[in-house]
Amino acid sequence: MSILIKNGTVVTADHTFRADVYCEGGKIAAIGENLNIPASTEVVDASGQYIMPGGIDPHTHMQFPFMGTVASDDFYTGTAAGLAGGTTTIIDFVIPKPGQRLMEAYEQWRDWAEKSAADYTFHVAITWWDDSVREDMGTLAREHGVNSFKHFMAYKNAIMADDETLVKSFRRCVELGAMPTVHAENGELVYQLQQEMLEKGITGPEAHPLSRPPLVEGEAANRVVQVAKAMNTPVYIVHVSCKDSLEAITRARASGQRVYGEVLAGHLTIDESVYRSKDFDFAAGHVMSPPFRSKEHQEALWQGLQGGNLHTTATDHCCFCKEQKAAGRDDFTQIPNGTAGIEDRLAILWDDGVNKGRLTMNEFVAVTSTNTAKLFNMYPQKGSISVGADADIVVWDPEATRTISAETHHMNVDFNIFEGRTVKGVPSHTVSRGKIVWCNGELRAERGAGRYVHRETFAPFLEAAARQSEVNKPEAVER
Ligand code: DUC
Ligand code: ZN
Ligand code: ZN
Ligand code: ZN
Repeated sequence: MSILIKNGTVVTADHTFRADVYCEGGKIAAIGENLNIPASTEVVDASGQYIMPGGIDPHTHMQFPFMGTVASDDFYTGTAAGLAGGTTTIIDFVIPKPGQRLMEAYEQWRDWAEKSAADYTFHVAITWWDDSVREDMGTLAREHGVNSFKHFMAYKNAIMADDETLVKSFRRCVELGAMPTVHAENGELVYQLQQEMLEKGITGPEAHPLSRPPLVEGEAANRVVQVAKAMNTPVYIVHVSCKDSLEAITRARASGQRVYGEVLAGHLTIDESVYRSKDFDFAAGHVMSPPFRSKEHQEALWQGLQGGNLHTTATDHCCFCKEQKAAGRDDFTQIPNGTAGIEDRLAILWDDGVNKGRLTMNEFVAVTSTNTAKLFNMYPQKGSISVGADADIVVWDPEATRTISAETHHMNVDFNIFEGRTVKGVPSHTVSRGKIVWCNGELRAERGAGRYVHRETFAPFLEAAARQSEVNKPEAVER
């Protein structure tokens, strides 16, 4: 099957130009004007619209078994909803239980993900440490296309990585040329503050942000930046939600460290007042970690994106229905943490970013797609409109509007954190590996059509780190 996207304007991370895009065999086969194409080609008229690389969400948790339940969007429903919103690739997380072999967890997640409608790949979490973890990291990086490992500095007594694990895993990442990523929150502080809230009788969702104030995130971000410096490794911090962690990144980058930051569509646009609602379902529906912050933090996050200290946008898509959230009715620490968003990220970033003059269209493409492809070594197969790239494309209608609602969204969850927002700018078509999977409101997602994306490790980082350790070797120190 071949398709021609005609009469539109191509927008990539670095330029904007008038061209038609021809896709064949799942790849972009030609870009230009007056292309000579087979008569049987299906034509998409993109007049007045933008042709951009499909979104890449670097942070999702489909069907994640977490906090005594399982996230309600599975790999099929979640990726299908992503296609409806213009996202064509996800990076999800393999999260082994402490003591579980990494390879076993990896095989389990690969199995679950076979039903994906869009392409997918995995960060693998390091939740504990021993020699088998070290060995499995090598197998994953060398044989299975895993070039990033995740570390939770929070969730004490569950999946939290202590400093020993961080240091040893970061060291291993350097050997392998893999990118360490972290959820930066001081897990001990969170735990103690949660206990204090409960002791004071503050048991509702309003206690959630009080137990995870910005300094909890700032402490962990500053710590991990220093650990990364000591280990000579780049590091990627997921869901930066506040000034405190943004400042840690900004400082480290100014001193020449390769530190990268991700920000969620929710943290850019929703503030902490949601937790003070008297409606439990509403307040609990927003419980995720880190929590939503005050408005001054949101402004700082936009500035971080504009100034280049934050690089990617994500959702941390991890949805739980009202009934699941109700497990924490009498104790906020039992509310499953997570919110949905995969379907809405692009529209929110366009409406609050491009329409409000905070992002150029090219910056929009960079932060919703291209930067993630580059950081996790999928570029230019993903994140680009170029000949030979995967035909993962979103045709964006900047004039069309949509009112976001759980009543009409495609995500398998009965709540939407952006409920009632009308956004201007929506995908008219989404193309995934050369197939039209979303066409003017009609979802044609296909169960199992998504493929696993193999990501090679990073030789350049590896070499740079090796050169650095050469300089810092004890023998090189004059006595
Ligand atoms: N935060 C969430 O809100 N959900 C999943 C995991 C996480 O870190
Ligand atoms: Zn997290
Ligand atoms: Zn997450
Ligand atoms: Zn169509």
